[in-house]
Amino acid sequence: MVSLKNKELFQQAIQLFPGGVNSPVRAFRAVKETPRFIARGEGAYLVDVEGKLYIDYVGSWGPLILGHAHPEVLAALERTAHHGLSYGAPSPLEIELGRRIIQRVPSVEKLRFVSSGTEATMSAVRLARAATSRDLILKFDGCYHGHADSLLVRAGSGVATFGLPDSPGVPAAFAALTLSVPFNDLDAVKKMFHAHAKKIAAVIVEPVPGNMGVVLPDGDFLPQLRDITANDGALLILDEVMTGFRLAYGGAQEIFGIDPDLTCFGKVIGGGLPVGAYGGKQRYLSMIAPEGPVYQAGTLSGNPLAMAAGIATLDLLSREAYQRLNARSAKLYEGLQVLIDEPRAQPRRTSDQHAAVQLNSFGSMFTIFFTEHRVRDYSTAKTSDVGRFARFFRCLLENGIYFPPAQFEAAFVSLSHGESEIERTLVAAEKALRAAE
Ligand code: HOZ
Repeated sequence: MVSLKNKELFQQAIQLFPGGVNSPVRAFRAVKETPRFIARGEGAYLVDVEGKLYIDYVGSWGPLILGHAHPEVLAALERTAHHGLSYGAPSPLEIELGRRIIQRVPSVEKLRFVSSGTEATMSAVRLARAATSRDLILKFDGCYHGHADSLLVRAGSGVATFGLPDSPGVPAAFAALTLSVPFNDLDAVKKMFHAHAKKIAAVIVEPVPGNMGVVLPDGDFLPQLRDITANDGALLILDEVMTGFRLAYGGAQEIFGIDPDLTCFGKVIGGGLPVGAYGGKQRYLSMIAPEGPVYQAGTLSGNPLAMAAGIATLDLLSREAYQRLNARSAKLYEGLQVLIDEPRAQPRRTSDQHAAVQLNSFGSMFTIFFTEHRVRDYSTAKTSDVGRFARFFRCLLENGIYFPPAQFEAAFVSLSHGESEIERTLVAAEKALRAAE
C-alpha cells in the first residue's frame, strides 16, 4: 500500500471531520502546522505515516504514563479480547480495577466507571447537585473539566486555545449556574460563598491544573477550599482526570493531604483505552441509580478491555515507579531551566524582571510559557506569547520532538523516556528556545 503523506491525509480528513480532526487542538491550528498522522506508537516514540520518528510528550494527552504499547498492557488486552469485547453486563475485571482505585485513594469509598473524563465530571456535578439540593457550581478560570454544558464556562484546553469565552450552544440559563473565579484566589472564592451562601452545590477544581498549561496551587489553596466548602455544606470535587495516578500513587490528593467528597478520574486508569470514573464518599455514591435516584448509565461503562488495560497499568505503577518517573522528569526540567537561564533565551530580561520564559512543572507534567510573568492562574497564563510558543513548537517538531500543539496544555513525561530521550530533547529545546526569541 502506498503511504499517504501527512498533508494529503489531512486534506482527506478535512472532507470528513470538522477541522479534519476528532478533537480540536489536534488540528495544529494554533501552531500553524499540519497535524501528523500517526502510524504507530512505541515506548517514548511516535512514528508518523511518513516514517518520521518523534519523542512524544503528549502521551495521548496523559494516559500513557508507561509509554506507547507497553508489552504487559498489550498482553492483558490480548488475553481479554479473546474472551469478547464488551458484555453490557458486570465482569470481574471491574471489581479488580475498582478495588485498586479504592485501595490507593482513601477518599474513594465507592465508584462508578464511565467512558470518559467528561462523563465523570458531568456525573459528579449532577450528583453534587442532587446531594445538596443546590444548583450553583463554582469552578476556576482556565480549568477544564471536559465539555459538558455546565462546565464550558471560562474553560481551559482547546476553549482557551481558540479564545472562546464560552461555547455557543450552551444555554445562558445553564451557564448562569456556573460561577468561575481565578485559580489561587481565595478571596474571590470567599466572596462567592458570601454572595451565594448555602446555594453552591460544589466547587470543582483540577488540583494541579494542566488545561491552562501547568499551574501550581499555592500552599494553602486546596486545604482552604476544603474548609470553605465543608463550612458551607458544599461538596469539593477534585478533578483528577489528569493528575490521578499521574502525580503520585494516591493522586494529587495524597500529595496535598486533601479529603474531597468526590473525585473524577480518567486517562491513566484506562491505560490508553477510553475510561473515566467518579467516586467518593459512600453516602453520596449510594444516591446513584439503581441504589438511589440519581440517574447515570453507559453502554460501554466498565468495558472489559479498558478495565484490563487499566489493571495492567496500575499494577506497574508502584510507589517506586513514581519516584523513578519524577526523578527522570526532574532531569529534563533541570536541563530546560539551564537553557532558559542562558542569556540568549531572555531577550527582554532586566535585573528586576523574571526571565521571558517560564517553566512550570509538577511531577511528570510541565509547560513552558513565553512570558515575563510567573504563571499562577489563567490571566497570567494568557500573557504567554503564543506566537513564540508556535515557533518553539515547530522547531521541536522539525527536530523530532512531539509537544502538545497548543500553549494551554500540559506536556507529559512517561516511564519510557530514558536518559537518551531526555538528552535529545534538550539538544532540540536549545534550538527551539532560540527559534522562539
Ligand atoms: N482536551 C484534551 C487536552 N486537555 C485534548 C484531547 C485530544 O485532543 O485528544
